[in-house]
Amino acid sequence: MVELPILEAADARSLSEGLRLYGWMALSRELDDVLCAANPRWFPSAGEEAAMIGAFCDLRLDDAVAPHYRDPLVIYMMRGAEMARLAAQVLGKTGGYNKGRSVPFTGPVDLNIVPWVAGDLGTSLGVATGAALAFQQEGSDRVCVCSFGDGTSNRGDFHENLNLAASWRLPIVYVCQHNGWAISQAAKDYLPAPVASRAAGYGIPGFAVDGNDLDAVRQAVTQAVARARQGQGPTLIEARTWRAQGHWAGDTQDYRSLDAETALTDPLLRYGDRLVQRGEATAADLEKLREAARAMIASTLEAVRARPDAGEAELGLDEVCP
Ligand SMILES: Cc1ncc(C[n+]2csc(CCOP(=O)(O)OP(=O)(O)O)c2C)c(N)n1
Repeated sequence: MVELPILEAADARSLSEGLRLYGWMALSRELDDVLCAANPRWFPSAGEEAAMIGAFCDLRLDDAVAPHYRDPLVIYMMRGAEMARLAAQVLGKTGGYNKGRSVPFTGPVDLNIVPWVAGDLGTSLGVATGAALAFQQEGSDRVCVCSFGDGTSNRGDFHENLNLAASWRLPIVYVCQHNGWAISQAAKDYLPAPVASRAAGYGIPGFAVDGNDLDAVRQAVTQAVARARQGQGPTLIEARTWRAQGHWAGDTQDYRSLDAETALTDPLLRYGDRLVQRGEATAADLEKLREAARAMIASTLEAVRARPDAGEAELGLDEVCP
């Protein structure tokens, strides 16, 4: 993980590890809010930050990451990707990593980010499993962590990839970001058993963890990564979280009543309270980080909005084989 980019603005070079992680979660929440306001087709990730950040924050930069499509931008930034280039993809401006040729939630491959080759759910599991196969074949101890939604866990890709990874003991950790919904369908209508219990069918370890608890997610993933590095094969982790907002920003959510539970499961509130209780931070420290995140996002997006719209000139069709 690279350094938290809002450190300077937050005037907090000596931040504890906990505060840095809170900073990444805050950056994710604030960026998500702004992108949702800017683009009704953006997929909100509010409420899922502990599952997202916790799954990827302890990896080495030479490991590979294949995060779920639901706002993975901050995970890419944790590997050194630039916010401006990622935001350009979402806002349809020039200067994005993908040159407008792919879905806006893809990231730069040279940072060991598994690319989204299409919007089809499940396909990223295949590419991620392929990365793990490459690591095994090169004889390294690199691992791949791949996250996906609970709806995606019903795709054939899930079963095919877990079966193959288990058979070949590939160095990969599968993290199901179980947020309770697949668009307008509630998980109780399509998941008859816990996702983690499916691991038994492939003879690999499977755990369900509180996906709103950053420490719980980190601990489970760290153990699974250590196992994978030692050549002991894949693990399936089900991080139980909650989709606090609509499927996309413009979703009117007529299919559900918005519940009061959302505030109770908020991982930022929870982790912030924990830091305060541990004496690691004050409420003012937390707010300072959020303010620094808001300031960085505002200035970055102002510059991105001033860019020309992405268009033919940038498409780079000359890079495509005839
Ligand atoms: C193969 C495929 N089927 C259907 C869709 C349409 N689709 C986009 S998002 C989505 C819901 C996915 O649910 P889940 O995997 O639980 O992730 P979440 O959106 O809840 O984060 C669906 C069905 C798709 N993109 N690809």
